[in-house]
Amino acid sequence: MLDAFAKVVAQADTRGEFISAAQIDALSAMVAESNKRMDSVNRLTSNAAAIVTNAARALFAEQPQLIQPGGNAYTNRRMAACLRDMEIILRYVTYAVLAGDASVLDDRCLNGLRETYQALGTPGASVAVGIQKMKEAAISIVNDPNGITKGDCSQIVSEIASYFDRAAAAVV
Ligand code: PEB
Repeated sequence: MLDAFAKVVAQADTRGEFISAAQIDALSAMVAESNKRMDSVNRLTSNAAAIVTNAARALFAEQPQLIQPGGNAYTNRRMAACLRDMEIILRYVTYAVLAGDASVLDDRCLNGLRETYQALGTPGASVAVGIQKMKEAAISIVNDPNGITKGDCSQIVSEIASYFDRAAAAVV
């Protein structure tokens, strides 16, 4: 599990090189913009329950077969497992946003997840749709201009989007 700093160190050490000026510039830009990162994590974390429930509701509205008899979210037990899975994935996305690096998401959440879903008979493509819906909600929450100093958040938003995309791609 690496953050953006540890990643740069690991990469430089693999090559036996000092940290380059370009790497320092990139990290220093990241530090300069870190309030946006912290605010994003805070907003995603405090809205996690709404992000998960609304995404699940939208997924089941689009794919009602999931909650009909024989569907993979039919029965309270499976519905609970589904909501829990979406919450776990969102939680690891917030860790990746905080760390500025996807390795925590990859190593502790996505590694082997596709195979798990295949073994369970859970449709990975449907999980991916649920993740995309969480992404849309997360982006609109992070971009909400209310109650926050206004600024350009396009970079952190595209980074956040990339973690959701990575999670979605890992389950299909
Ligand atoms: C991954 N999910 C399930 C299981 C595991 C995971 C290991 C099996 C054990 C259990 O049931 O608890 N666990 C989860 C995860 C991590 C982890 C992400 C990462 C660290 O440790 N069903 C649907 C939807 C989808 C869904 C498409 C979007 O119809 C999910 C939600 N996951 C789902 C369901 C089950 C499950 C288990 C329904 C139960 C399947 C079953 O028992 O038949």
